[in-house]
Amino acid sequence: MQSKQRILSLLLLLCTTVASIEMGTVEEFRTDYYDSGGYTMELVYTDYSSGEAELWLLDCWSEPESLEINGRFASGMGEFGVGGCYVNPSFLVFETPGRGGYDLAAGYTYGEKLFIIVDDPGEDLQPEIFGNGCMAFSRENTEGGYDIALWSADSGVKVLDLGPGDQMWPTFFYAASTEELLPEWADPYTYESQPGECDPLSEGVILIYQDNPDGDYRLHYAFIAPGGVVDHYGELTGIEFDGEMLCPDLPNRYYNKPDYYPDGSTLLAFQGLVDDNRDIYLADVHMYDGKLVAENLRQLTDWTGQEKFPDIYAGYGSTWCFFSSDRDGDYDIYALWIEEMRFYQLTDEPGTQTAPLLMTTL
Ligand SMILES: [Ca+2]
Ligand SMILES: [Ca+2]
Ligand SMILES: [Ca+2]
Repeated sequence: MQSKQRILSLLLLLCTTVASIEMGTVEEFRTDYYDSGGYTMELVYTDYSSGEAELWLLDCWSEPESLEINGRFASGMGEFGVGGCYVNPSFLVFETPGRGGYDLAAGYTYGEKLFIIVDDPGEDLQPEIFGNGCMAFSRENTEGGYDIALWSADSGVKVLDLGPGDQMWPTFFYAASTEELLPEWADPYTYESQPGECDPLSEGVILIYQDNPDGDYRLHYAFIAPGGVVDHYGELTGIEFDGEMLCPDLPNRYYNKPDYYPDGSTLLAFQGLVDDNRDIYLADVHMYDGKLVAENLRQLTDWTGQEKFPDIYAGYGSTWCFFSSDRDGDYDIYALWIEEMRFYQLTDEPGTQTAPLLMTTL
């Protein structure tokens, strides 16, 4: 009797956790991705199966392979130099073991030119690089909390004072001039830094990040004027979410600007945490009257596992969200074709594969 019950409950578990979601294979992903307007694909992720964090690559042609780079949480695209617009699809920045636990390093997916770019005494985490040569990241401060800092090759690190709380996981809403969306406060760049003054930015920047000044992590935004001067910041309003909001991401990797829709909105993906259950959510973000406002919240996964670290990408006419999930017992990389709501499992390796980053060329 007991074993019958056990089999029944196992069957029930299988039905609810696996069979209810139609899951495409990596081969089906490749076909659908290219047919929907995707271009040459390089998907980088973090693999812990060797016992250390390593960067791995899943490209459009072959099985996953190690990049033989010790690191985690890569961000990509872009090339150094303030104001430079050269976009190199093979360029990565990532967390690497270093001072205070982690520093930030840069290099190419083909393994050359690895170098440390940030080695502050505390932890340096969650780099987000933009096509104009600007990077945002989270830096541990002397109190053990976290601040967001900006960096460029010309100016080095500038830490932003965005108030109490731990500011983490910055993502760029805006970081280069697009005439139709240039904020009114962002005059054409005329800022001239004084000798010794940090000038990390040639243009204004708008960041979205997670912050916890009131206890739980929520999504916040900051408007940064040229020169890295904080103009204003606040909580992203417009949607009700009954939980913590973590790890925001915007589809801004493959141009020198975010992928706006014609109405000036863009997509925002984040990891929502409700009752110890993480899932991936999506919203639209608009700039309205000098503020960022979100709307149209939707839940992309409703799985029993932990779904983490969304990476959103807008191709020609299709939108993709990559993330990791432990739905089958260990973490693997998944993709979602948002227009079709079709899921694909991209890795099925032992151990933890997580923190995906889609890099692509145009
Ligand atoms: Ca460090
Ligand atoms: Ca979940
Ligand atoms: Ca795995």
